[in-house]
Amino acid sequence: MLANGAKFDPSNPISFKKKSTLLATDPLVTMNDTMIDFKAILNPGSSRTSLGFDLKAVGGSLLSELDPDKTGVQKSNKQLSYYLIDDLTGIKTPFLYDPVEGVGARFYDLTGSGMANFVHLHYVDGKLGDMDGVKDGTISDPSSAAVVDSTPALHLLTPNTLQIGDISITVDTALFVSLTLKSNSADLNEIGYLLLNSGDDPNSVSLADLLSKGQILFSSLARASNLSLGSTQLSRELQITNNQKILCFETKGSTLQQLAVGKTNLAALGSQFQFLTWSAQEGSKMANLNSNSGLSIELNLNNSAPGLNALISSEQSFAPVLNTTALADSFLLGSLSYNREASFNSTVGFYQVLDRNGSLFDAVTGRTLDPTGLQAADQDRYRELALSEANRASALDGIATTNRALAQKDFSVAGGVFYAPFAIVASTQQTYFAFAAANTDGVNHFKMMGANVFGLEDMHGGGDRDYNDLLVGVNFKSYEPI
Ligand SMILES: [Ca+2]
Ligand SMILES: [Ca+2]
Repeated sequence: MLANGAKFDPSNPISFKKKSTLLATDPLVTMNDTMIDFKAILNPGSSRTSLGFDLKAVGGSLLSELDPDKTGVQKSNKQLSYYLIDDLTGIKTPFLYDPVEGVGARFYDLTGSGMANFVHLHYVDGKLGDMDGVKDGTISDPSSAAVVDSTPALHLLTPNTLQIGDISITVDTALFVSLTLKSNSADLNEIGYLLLNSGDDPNSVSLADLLSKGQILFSSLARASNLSLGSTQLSRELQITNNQKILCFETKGSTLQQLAVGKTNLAALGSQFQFLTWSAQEGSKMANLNSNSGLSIELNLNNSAPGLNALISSEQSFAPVLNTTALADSFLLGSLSYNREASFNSTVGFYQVLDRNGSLFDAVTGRTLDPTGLQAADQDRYRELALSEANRASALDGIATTNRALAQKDFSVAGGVFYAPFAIVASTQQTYFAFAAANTDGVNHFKMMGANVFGLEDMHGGGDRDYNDLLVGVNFKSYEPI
């Protein structure tokens, strides 16, 4: 149930108990009447873990608040929230997901019903959410969900800054937005976003802010390729917190990290970097971004929480991995859509990894090989382990098609692990991974083009870096108990 190899402490295993009687009544916030309580012992060498479970366990008494008219759908003026609860003092602290720290609660609607039914809690040792407050190898957390009356909307603050929320209240609530690519740019461009808290000044954003807080949304495909994945959309769904401000940026023909090398301020990034300009009606729920590159993106403020594909794509701002750890003991059912624009014949497959870094455990030496710190001497062993029968996901293997021929097939795969892609390029006898240090040319050969949509670059050394040499969309549709 816990990700990254963490275990529950036998002295304080997971339980759901009555909320603290010390908790003061809050006129704006209705707390659930039970809370989760546990202590987790982290895997040595790992400082993070997460767990996902049915929202009923920490939100059972809230469902009638979210849907007072029993329509089956969350009401537009009712928002979810999440709080840490200090048992001894009754003090509650907001604990909604923060993508920069990687901690907090995220809500999901995994069945597409229009009502959230799942919560995924993310923890880092010693950070907010770890009630012991120190980096000591354990996470301690009583917490629960809540409902708040509020009606969020979009507010354009500056041409580049969109505030999302109900500005009549300062309570933290979970808001759900989707960003969908509507048209591609001429080149392969990277699109990212930066969230500012309600008190932050959008006019004082620095390059350092961008590098420390910016998150990659997706890359756009070069328009000329016009490669179809059928009905698969290139989009991402995000949870943000009430009254946060979102700025989106585009880097042309490069990545932000590459552009920023040796630079000290935003202006020095030059014409390959720009913040994108919003168009939105005050108080509406839809906005557009249009770039002079040809790129266009639509943002929607949604009433219901992100779905199954969003849960599984949740780490894709960090690395091209499928994260199924929240759904251990489940089979995941879905379909693959894939197409290519390349002369080389490539085959993509997926292998199990321990975390978003792509780590693999070597049972022979007892060591964990982490690609973010992989020594050259360990590269061959990493590649051997990755491609071993034990680690390969047979249901997601053998993904290959002919040039510009859309292909599709259904799959069913076990949840509970991370899956990372690899490619075998038959034409050059090369094998590539999504982690640069695992590749003999030191180049990353996969990019995310949308939630669970992977783009392969098949040329040794990166070649034309168009990442459309095989485009693989993994569309998760449902899950069921094993
Ligand atoms: Ca701790
Ligand atoms: Ca290429």
